[in-house]
Amino acid sequence: MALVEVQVPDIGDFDEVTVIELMVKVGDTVKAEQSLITVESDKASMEIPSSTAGVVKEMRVALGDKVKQGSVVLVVEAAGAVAAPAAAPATAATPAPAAAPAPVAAPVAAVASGPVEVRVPDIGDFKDVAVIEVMVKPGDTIKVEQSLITVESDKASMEIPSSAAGVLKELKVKVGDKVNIGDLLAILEGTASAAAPVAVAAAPVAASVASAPAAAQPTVAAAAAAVAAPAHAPGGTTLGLPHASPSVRKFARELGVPLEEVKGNGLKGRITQDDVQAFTKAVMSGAAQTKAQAAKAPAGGGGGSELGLIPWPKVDFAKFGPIERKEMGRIKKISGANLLRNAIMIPAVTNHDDADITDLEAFRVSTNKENEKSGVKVTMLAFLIKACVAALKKYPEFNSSLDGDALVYKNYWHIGFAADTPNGLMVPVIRDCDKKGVLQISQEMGELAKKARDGKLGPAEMTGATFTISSLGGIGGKYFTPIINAPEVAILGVCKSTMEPVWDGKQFVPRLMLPLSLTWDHRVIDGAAAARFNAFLGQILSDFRRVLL
Ligand code: CAO
Repeated sequence: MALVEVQVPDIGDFDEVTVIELMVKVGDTVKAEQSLITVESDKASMEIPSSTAGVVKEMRVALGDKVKQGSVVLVVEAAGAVAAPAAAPATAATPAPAAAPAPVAAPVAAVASGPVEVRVPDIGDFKDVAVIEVMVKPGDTIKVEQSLITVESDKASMEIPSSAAGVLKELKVKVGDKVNIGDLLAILEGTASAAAPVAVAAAPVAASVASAPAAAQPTVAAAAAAVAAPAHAPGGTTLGLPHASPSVRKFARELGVPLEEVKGNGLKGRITQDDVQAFTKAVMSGAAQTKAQAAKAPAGGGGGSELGLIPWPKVDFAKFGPIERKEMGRIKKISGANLLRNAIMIPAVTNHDDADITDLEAFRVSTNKENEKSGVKVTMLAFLIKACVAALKKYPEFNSSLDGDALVYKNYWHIGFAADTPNGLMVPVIRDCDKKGVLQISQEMGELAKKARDGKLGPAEMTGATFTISSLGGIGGKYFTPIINAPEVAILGVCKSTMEPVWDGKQFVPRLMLPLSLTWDHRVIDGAAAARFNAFLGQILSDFRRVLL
């Protein structure tokens, strides 16, 4: 089977056009005339069809590349009969020379003054194409080649330029009208002579005729469809591109506007230049945010509009009493932004449970008595860290992170702990807790907590955690719902232990119960796994010897 280079055929007046969409990839089987790529000039978008059927072996163009007639788009291993263009038998992929009549209508000299009629030029075989956008209004000064309207068939959109310069006196079409070649579009008060251009997008129509396969010569309309097919599907939906004319897409690109985020108010939801301008204004004034901005918005930065929420209430508090305004500190701003993202983006669920730590607390107190002279105080949190490592090892998904559609399981156990500091919440990380004893963990925790309070924690001491514990045990409370510290997938909240009557099967006995609140990412963890994790944690805490098992 022969390898065939498929080239860009004669695309009429287009000099260099940009590849804006790749519609096939290596390995795909393509049919003759199947669209391969979409190219775009500043006036039109069109699809470049394959001159042959076969399997794509190599892509020779990438998004953003500039191509012109003769540029090799891809290499196809031709399947059987190659639909070679009639005029180019030597190389199947070589488009025939422009045998078809050039689309360019004979230049028409515009009059120097007086009314000038602007009509729909030769737009190939397009019949009854709908006007979807009117880009000018009476009173506008029009230049030669300035786009007046955009028309759209079910296969292509194209802008119709003016054949003359002058002041627009009368528009003869409106959005929704159907137009054909020769229809009167506008009347200008001519001011200068000019050569009449043609509808630029019409050029590929003729070009497609030139490159049409001899074996199955399509009708002009079919060829037009194959070549000048649009990036848009009818009905306001798109084929990977927003529903907008080429010039609007270009305009949006120049401004850096993500067109897929712009709401189209044109016909069939089409995005117009006004829509892009309105979007830009809204972003610049702070009334709206792009998705990229929202993703890195500081705490409270978003007005809520990016989520489709009603705006944040703006209240003049001074109306109700004396106030004092203080800027939030840097740490609060940073942690706030993180918390907001994590609260919004993670489908989090919290399970509450109690662990019987009566014996463990007794052990902790006696250990501290024995170690009084060492200066290291063993805290309940250190035991909790050790217990959590055992639970994380038993349930490894709690020690994982989401990476796209994959889970990354970490074979290290670095535990973060929330520390309350004068500057705000910080999360120092104790590394390799699986390899450290409770005494060492207690000591490192004391040092890291002090550094956090003194504002001396380095970035390395706050990164790399695989799981976090937030303990309010020294303060109080019963349960709470901690927010997961992404990209971790779970966090354990701990509150103050209290003596409670617990039924031992025969009687109520006083036991020291520790309230646990485990928040987990439901994308990664199921409720049953979370309940098992908590139950296992409870077992370890009630009999710490299980850590050794
Ligand atoms: N139940 C009962 N008492 C507890 C307890 C618990 N779960 N946890 C700690 N305590 C006791 C300690 O034993 C200690 O008592 P003594 O002084 O009599 O020994 C006292 O409470 C104070 O403990 P601590 O807070 O100094 O030590 P810790 O190891 O429990 O916590 C640290 C260290 C850094 C986590 C803590 O100081 C801290 O900052 N906690 C706040 C964390 C936070 O803000 N979390 C919320 C984040 S928002 O999600």
